[in-house]
Amino acid sequence: MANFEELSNAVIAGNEAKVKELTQKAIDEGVEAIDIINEGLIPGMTVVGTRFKAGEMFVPEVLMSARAMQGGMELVKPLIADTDMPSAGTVVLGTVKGDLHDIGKNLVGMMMESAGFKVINMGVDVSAEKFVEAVKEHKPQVVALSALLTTTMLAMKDVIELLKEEGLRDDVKVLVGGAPVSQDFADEIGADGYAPDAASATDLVKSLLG
Ligand code: B1M
Repeated sequence: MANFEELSNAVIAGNEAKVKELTQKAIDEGVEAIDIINEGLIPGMTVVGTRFKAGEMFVPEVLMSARAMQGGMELVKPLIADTDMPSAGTVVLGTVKGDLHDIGKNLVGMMMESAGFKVINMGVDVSAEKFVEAVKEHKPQVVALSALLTTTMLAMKDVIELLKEEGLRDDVKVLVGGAPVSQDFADEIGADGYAPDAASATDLVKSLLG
C-alpha cells in the first residue's frame, strides 16, 4: 500500500533520492501514476509553498523540494498519456526584455509546474514580440512576466500593449512580479495580477483561472 504521506514528506524535505525511491516503489506496487502525483507529490509541494510564504522555508530549500518533486515526476510521466496528464492550465513565463535575472522567475516556474500547470519558460531578455508569438503558438491562459530592475519593469507594459494591438489581450490573464514590482504598478499598466513571491504567484494563477 503506497504511503503518500511519506512521499509528501520526502518532497518537503527536498530529499530527491527518497522521493525517487518511494515513487518507484509505488509504481512497482501498481499505484496509478495520477494518484502518485495528486496524492503524494503535489500535496508535498503545496506544503512547501505555504511554508515559503510564511517565511518558514527559504529559497535554497524550495529549490531542493522542487528538484525532488521533478525527480519523482520524471518516473511517473512516461506512464501517463499526454492527454491524461493533469494540467491546471498553461502559463507562458519569462523575464522581460533587457533583464537577465532568472532565479526568482525559475522558482515561480517550478512552483507552478509543481502545482500542475504546464509552464512554457521563455527564459530571460524576452521581447514583447516573442511573448506575443508564444501566446499565438501555445494558447496559454496566463502570461507571467518577471522583472528585477526598475528600468526593465517598464517593458511589462510593452507586452500588455502589444497583446492589445494583436487582439489577444482578452484571451490571457497577465501576471507580473519581481522585486521592484508592486500592486500599484500592476494596476497602472493594466495587468490582471501581481504576486510578491513564487508561492503567491501560483496561488494567484489558481484563483485567476477559477
Ligand atoms: Co542584479 N540587480 N544586476 N544580478 N541582482 C539586483 C536586482 C539589484 C537589486 C542589486 C542591487 O543593486 N542592490 C539591482 C537592481 C537595482 C534596481 O533596478 N532597483 C541589480 C542590478 C543593478 C544589476 C545590474 C544592472 C548590475 C550591473 O551590471 N551594473 C545587472 C543587470 C543585468 C541585466 O539584467 N541586464 C545585474 C546582473 C546580475 C547578475 C547577472 C550578476 C545576477 C543574476 C543571475 C541570474 O538571475 N541568473 C544578479 C543577481 C543575482 C542579483 C541579486 C543579488 C539577487 C537576485 C535574485 O536572484 N534573488 C539582486 C539583489 C537582491 O535581490 N538582493 C540584484 C533571489 C530570487 C529568488 O529573488 O528574483 O526577487 P527574486 O524573485 C522573488 C520575487 O521577486 C518574486 O518571486 C521570487 C521569490 O519567490 N518574483 C515573482 C520574481 N519574479 C516573479 C514573477 C511573478 C511573481 C513573483 O509573476 C510572474
